[in-house]
This record gives sequence, structure tokens and C-alpha cells, in this order.
Amino acid sequence: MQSKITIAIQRKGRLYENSKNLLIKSGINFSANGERLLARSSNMNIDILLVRDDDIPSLVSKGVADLGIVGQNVLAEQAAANNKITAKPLLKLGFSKCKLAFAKPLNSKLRSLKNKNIATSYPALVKKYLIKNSITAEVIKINGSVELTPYIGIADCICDLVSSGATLEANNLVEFKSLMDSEAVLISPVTLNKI
Ligand code: PRT
Ligand code: ZN
Repeated sequence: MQSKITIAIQRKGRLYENSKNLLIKSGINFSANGERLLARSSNMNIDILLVRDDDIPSLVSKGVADLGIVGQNVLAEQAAANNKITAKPLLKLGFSKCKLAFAKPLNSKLRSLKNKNIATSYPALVKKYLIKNSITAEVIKINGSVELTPYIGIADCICDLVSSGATLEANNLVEFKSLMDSEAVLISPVTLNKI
């Protein structure tokens, strides 16, 4: 009998529908209704773990899951922050496309990041970018509502995910530099031994 394969996907959020549909289209029958955290495929020896997207890189790195679906942004941030994250992207999946970009208030005279306060949920990626470009600046980690920080006086600019641009526009912010493009990727542990 084929050994069991475990796949980690987001339980709810922007990645969930496309991740679930991709697995179903691949022929894996499972039902992920309700609050269940583990779904067993009815036609293959596959378990689906339904988790927070932030937990997917470490579940895959540790080999708890053989495969995972996560945004490149989350994988890159965790890899930049923690050298124990050793999951590798196998395939770009073409959904949940966005970019991680710097943005400033429309009326800001900011011309460079030098000595600025930057609010972000991606501190490791922003710090890596600053080091690579020899820029000294302060990085402030914020978990949500990053777009608000310039207006409450705690940041000169932000670095956040942008897809349609509507959130920046609604908050009178304008993008001035893109740090990375992102989309959902299929990831595996660096040593693949079951598949
Ligand atoms: O609960 P869990 O931890 O699993 O989910 P989450 O709340 O951390 O993530 P979720 O579901 O919001 O997003 C999951 C993934 O979707 C992200 O890690 C990205 O890879 C991808 N993605 C694609 C986005 C966006 N587009 C996006 N636009 N994630 C977030 N946004 C947010 C952004 O932070 C900003 O607040 O949407 C706003 C901007 O959107 P626009 O369209 O107005 O530009
Ligand atoms: Zn998350």
C-alpha cells in the first residue's frame, strides 16, 4: 500500500478555496466542512491538515506535512527570520497573486527610506532588503492594520501586501517601491523521501 501523504493547506482565508479546489481537481476526494482540522481523503491515502497559513512552512520543514500550499511572502519571511525553515517551493500555483511593497502617505515628501520608521508585518524581509541596499532605518513590526500607522504617527511609511491597490487608495497611501511579487506555491521539505 502507498505510504500516507499529508498535505497542509490554509483552514480559512484567501488561500483556502483555491487550495481546496486544486486538491479536489487533482483527484483527491475529501470534505473540509466545519471546524475540522484534519480531513481524510476518501479515495487516497492522504490526510489534509487545515491550519493557519503561518504554520504551514514549519509543519512542512519538520516533515509533519509532506506538502503544503502557502504564499511565497509567508515562506520568504519565515525563511529570512528563521534558518530552521527549510521548506522549498516546488511549483508556482498561479493564485493569490500580490506584491509586498513600500507605500507612503499621498502628501508625504519621503524620497528615501534612510532613517525612516517603516511599519510592516514582514520585518525579516524588510530588514534583509535594507541590509542589501545599505540603508539604515527603523523597522516596526505590526500584525494588522499596517495602513493606519502613518496616520497615528508611528511610521513614516509601510511595507505591506498589495493586490488590487484599493486598500492603499482608501487609506490615502501610494506605493513607491515593490520588494517582492508573491503567489501561492506548493512546498515540500528539503529532503523529500516519501513522494
Ligand atoms: O488566518 P491565517 O493566518 O491563515 O490567514 P491570514 O489572515 O494571515 O492570511 P490571508 O488569508 O489574509 O492571506 C493569505 C495569503 O493570501 C497571504 O499570505 C498572501 O500570500 C495572499 N494574498 C494575496 C493577500 C492579498 N493578496 C492581500 N491583498 N494577503 C493579504 N492581502 C491584504 C493586504 O495585507 C492588505 O491589507 O489585503 C489588503 C490589500 O488588498 P488590496 O486588494 O486592497 O490591494
Ligand atoms: Zn496568517
